[in-house]
Amino acid sequence: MPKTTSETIHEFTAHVKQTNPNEPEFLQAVKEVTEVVFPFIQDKPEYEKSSVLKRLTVPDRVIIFAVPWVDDDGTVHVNKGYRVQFNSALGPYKGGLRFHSSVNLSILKFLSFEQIFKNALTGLPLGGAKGGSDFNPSGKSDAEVMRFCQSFMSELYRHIGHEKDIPAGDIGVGSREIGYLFGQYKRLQNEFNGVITGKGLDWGGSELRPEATGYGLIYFVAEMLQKKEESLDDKRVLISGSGNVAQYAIEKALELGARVLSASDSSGYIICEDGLSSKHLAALMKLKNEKRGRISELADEFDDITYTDNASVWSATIEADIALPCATQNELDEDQAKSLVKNGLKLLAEGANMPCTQEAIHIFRKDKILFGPGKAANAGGVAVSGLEMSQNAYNQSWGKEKVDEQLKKIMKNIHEQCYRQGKDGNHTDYIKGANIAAFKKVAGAMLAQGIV
Ligand code: NDP
Ligand code: 2IT
Repeated sequence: MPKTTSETIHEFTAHVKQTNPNEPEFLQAVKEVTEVVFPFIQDKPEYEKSSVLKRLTVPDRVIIFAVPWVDDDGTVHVNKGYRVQFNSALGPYKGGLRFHSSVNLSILKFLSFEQIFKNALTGLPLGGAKGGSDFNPSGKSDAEVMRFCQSFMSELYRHIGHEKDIPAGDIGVGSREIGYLFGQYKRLQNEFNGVITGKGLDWGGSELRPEATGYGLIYFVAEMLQKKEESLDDKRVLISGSGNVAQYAIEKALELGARVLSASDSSGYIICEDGLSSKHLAALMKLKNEKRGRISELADEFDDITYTDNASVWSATIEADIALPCATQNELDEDQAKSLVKNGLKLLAEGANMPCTQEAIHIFRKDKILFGPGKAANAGGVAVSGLEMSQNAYNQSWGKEKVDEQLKKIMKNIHEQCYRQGKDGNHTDYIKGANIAAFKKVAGAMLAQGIV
């Protein structure tokens, strides 16, 4: 008989903490999952017998490498490159690459751990991974970014493959970086295949991949509202960030009649009391995607936009029904959560990965704010990445309508899984719902595949 242990959640958490020192973000992500999953598996000895939860917290493989590169003045730099291949129970490793000065092992382990469950919810055959570098593309020339990407891929290419591990974008990795990374992979492998997603439309990319995370987030919010017999029409919405996710969340929210009051970057935030218009959004996209400028410049361009420097949008005291954090992890803290609730918040959905601190989530849960966790609400991006992989595998290119229809269907299905597992009387605990629904799939596959 295999020996079983009856660990308490405290012993389990202490073990994870002890074996992953100095990794606060990773521990935070594990805690969110274990708080829900631990009680769920108490009366299911099959999970305990094969230590599924413990095995799930150890990445299959972590690759760390040097990325030397030369700037335009001839100065030599070196950054750290990473790929965390966390879990492949459901399919090949899949997840984005982040280039930002804050990147470290803790952040990439939290992101890849989250990705396992997010990818499971999509229903597509995808494992979980994440990677990146502490290189910050902001302020660098195109030529410098290209040389960095080429150096990064000169090591990464040995570890990835279209049936092994398929990277994509994340913070600081957009269409420009994906292009340079793919070009170098193709040169080194002499193979043109779907090894990366987020590719350009003319060279293997999918329609709607740039829009997918932001659109998917709004589709998810619309589903949450529909269960309450409400819609986005005329809702006052606060959004943070002004990158890929924020831009297309704004676009879809406007299309569905919401009043989007804000956007931000790491320098400050803008408010438009009457709600941003499509004219404002077009200017924001041009500013961020072409000029690579600061969000403050929008206040110079439009009289009805105000800019606050060096502050978070979550500290603005403004009435809002819905909050959509779309910038980065832990951007929204306890005091800001209290102030949002005081100002009428009814719903929050995470466009970013883990943007709310645990203390902030505690406030939202206590006040029964509808809370869509990132692993469910922002899964639209990786879902369309999965659709891009299918198109690549079959040498097909689907039209916009077909991809949008699939994305809607996937987000509706994710919502349904979370709703079913998380419904508790009149309220739905989407955190519980998402984690249990995802865990069941991943753990089921791990049990079936044995101790590997
Ligand atoms: P982008 O690089 O396109 O945009 C990031 C935005 O967040 C920018 O406005 C940036 O401001 C702001 N930001 C980044 N770091 C900070 C910080 N430390 N403090 C304040 N603001 C910050 O990235 P994405 O839009 O792709 O990603 C945003 C979030 O969404 C991330 O959490 C990402 O993991 C998540 N996500 C992304 C998906 C995708 O498909 N791209 C899919 C699912 C989730 P600045 O320009 O000043 O740095
Ligand atoms: O966090 C995420 O889900 C992403 N950055 C997208 C990953 C992907 O493989 O498309």
